[in-house]
Amino acid sequence: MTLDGLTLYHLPTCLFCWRVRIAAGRLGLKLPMKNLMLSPAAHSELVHEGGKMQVPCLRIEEGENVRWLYESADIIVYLKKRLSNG
Ligand SMILES: N[C@@H](CCC(=O)N[C@@H](CS)C(=O)NCC(=O)O)C(=O)O
Repeated sequence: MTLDGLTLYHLPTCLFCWRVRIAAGRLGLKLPMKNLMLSPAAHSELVHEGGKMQVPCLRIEEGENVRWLYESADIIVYLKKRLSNG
């Protein structure tokens, strides 16, 4: 399944990113992703809009607001909460 408004900024070599991707897979969730290795534009968005160069980071669009959630453990908690809220 998918959830609206989510994009995972990641690096394929990052174990913390894998942790999130594996958790999402176990939850049956397909997360749209941006690979910073392939996209300088995504890298720039993360640093300038998110505030720092750290992956994984989940970009969350909530209506007109956007927030950037760092930390793999916090991202996984957020995804579980979103799924349990329907
Ligand atoms: N505590 C963070 C650690 C994340 C982390 O260390 N990510 C590394 C990549 S594995 C990172 O973004 N480093 C900054 C850089 O590559 O410039 C988490 O669990 O998400």
